[in-house]
Amino acid sequence: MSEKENGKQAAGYDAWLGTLEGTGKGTIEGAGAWFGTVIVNEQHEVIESARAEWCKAAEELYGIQPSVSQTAGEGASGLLLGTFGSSALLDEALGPDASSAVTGPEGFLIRADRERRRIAVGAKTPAGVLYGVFHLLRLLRTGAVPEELNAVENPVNGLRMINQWDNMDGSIERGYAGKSIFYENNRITENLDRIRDYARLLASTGINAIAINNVNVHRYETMLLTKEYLPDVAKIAAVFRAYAIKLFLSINYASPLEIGGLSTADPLDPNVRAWWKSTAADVYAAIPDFGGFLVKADSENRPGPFTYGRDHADGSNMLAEALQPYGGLVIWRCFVYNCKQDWRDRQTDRARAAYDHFMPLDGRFLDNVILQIKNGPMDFQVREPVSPLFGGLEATNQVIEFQITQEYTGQQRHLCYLVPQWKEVLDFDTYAKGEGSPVKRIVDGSMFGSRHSGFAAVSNIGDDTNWTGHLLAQANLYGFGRLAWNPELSAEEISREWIRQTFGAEEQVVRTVMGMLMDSWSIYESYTAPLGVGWMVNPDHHYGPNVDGYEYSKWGTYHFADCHGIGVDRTVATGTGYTAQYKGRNAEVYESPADCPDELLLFFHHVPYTHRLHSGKTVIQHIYNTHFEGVERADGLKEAWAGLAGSLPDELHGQVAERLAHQAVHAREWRDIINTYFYRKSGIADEQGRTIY
Ligand code: GCV
Repeated sequence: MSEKENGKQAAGYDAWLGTLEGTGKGTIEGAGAWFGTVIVNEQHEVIESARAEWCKAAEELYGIQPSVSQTAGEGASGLLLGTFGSSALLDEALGPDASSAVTGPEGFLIRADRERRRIAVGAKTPAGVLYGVFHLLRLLRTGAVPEELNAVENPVNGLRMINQWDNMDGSIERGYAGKSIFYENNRITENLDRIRDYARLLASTGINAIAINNVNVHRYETMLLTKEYLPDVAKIAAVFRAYAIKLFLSINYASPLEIGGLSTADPLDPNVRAWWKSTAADVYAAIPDFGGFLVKADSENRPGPFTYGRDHADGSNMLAEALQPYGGLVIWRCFVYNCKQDWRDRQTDRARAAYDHFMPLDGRFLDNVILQIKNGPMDFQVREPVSPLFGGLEATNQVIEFQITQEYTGQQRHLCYLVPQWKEVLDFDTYAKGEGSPVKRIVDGSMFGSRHSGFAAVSNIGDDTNWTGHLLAQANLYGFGRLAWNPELSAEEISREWIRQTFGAEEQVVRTVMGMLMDSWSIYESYTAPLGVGWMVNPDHHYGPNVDGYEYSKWGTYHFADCHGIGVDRTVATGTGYTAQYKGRNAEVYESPADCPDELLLFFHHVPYTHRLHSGKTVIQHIYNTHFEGVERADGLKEAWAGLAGSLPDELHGQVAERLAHQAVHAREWRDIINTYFYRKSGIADEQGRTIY
């Protein structure tokens, strides 16, 4: 390995697919017999990826270079890989129940035979075989012994998608880990190796789709659909194809005007419809398994059907018709709201917007349209309620959109493990069909029998050597994929998997890092915007405290703090009426300041600073307490990590230590600005007399 390669690995490049070098490399008794041979007799590029992953890992983890063979005698040992029916030996090793245990095209089965020292990985499709091999590696990396391997997995969600917000100039909207790995100087990069390694990371967690450009589609990105750029797009599609990941493009709704030479983009105009059909034909000629279009329309100044007096069903269905002959999908985002609101206007409520726009259209979308809905009604805040579109829409394909990139949760300079937040959202009971109607059953398609469903999320990677800037933010990328595969996994289980694959099995390391990850969301919340009210960040870049940063702006994101109280009245009784968008008990609980959960109180209600929370504290004292405690807890993260010096490779330890030191300082900035602001507004002193300025 070259020095450069060594340096890359030491810096975290291999992420959870690394060697565990210096962190307790795996040893397995009789590894040579178990892993010395790979028996695979199918020619398929995804199976070839699976084989290559296995061979790479066997060498890195156990120092074995497996020989590859197409056939083997009955008693052979080693790893058998393939789709059901591809070899009698594989079928026999998997047993008679194999194809009934694997229910879907992407599921797999892993069976070990202790006597023969043989492991079989089988699936219905090559993609399933790849997921099976990655799962096998995960099990081995996290301490499983070969003789006990026995696993069946079927992904819960159909679509498990990553959205890149990468621009062709190499920048990444809301990217905090360097520049794009896809583009530079308005061209697609020629460095496909880095993209291949990204595909490996994604596929190892079960991701099966990616949109490779920002949903804000500017001039050059609009041209990705043209014959000039499609050959390069096809090269990227080929890289992802080998890892069973389908490629999507974000498109500009005004493309017929901008690159089609037409005078309109009206979805009902016959020329516009014909243009999209012929464009779809070009795209599929270049990329026969192209996934489809991701669309941000009529949102934050992007063009859309509203310009022509049409609605979002007209707009998306027109694209869906163009893609339908090829099996393509239109993923249409619901992040639609008035971003030119007058702050004096107390009736318009941004939280209402997605529901108000899309509920009336329920049932009008074609079969290959999927609505992509952000987890909350606002915008990926550290705390907000679940979007009421989940449970509202009943006759529309839906995917949930999360944000792995930490735009509002510390921008990968602060530690914020987001899996616990996502779990809460997924477990939220919508009451769509009465009690017991959680979001996860809507987005997996089972509640309403949707044809397409699943998860999407905005990626957090860039060209930083360790991918995510903050090394521990890798856990969010990993965790998203794992949760999309199986939302029943707990946040602890996912963090344990990630830690053991990244840092090894030493108990103190696992316990400490898990504690840090699991506390981090609550810590970040405690010293930033309180009780669900959101924002309080600097405009534009959204980093750091600025309580009134958005208070008198057009973006619809206000806290309404005055000398008496704070919060947004979203009740039916006296406010914007937003609470009525929820079903059953949720509508009642959110409507009532007495019943509303503390953590969302200021999202739903404007209350005096002296209002008493369920916790027994007043709102103002809660603000002071959490902000003082938040700083102590941020210090605690730093100290916990310091205790791991010597137990982790120095380079990795140093990277994280630096970020945690910054976080501790920056948490003080948050604490002092927020506490001072509210002390000056309210005139109420801290009961404990701590320093407020
Ligand atoms: C891609 C937020 C972000 C924008 C982002 C937008 C979206 O408003 O700040 O950068 O644009 O969400 O999700 O479309």
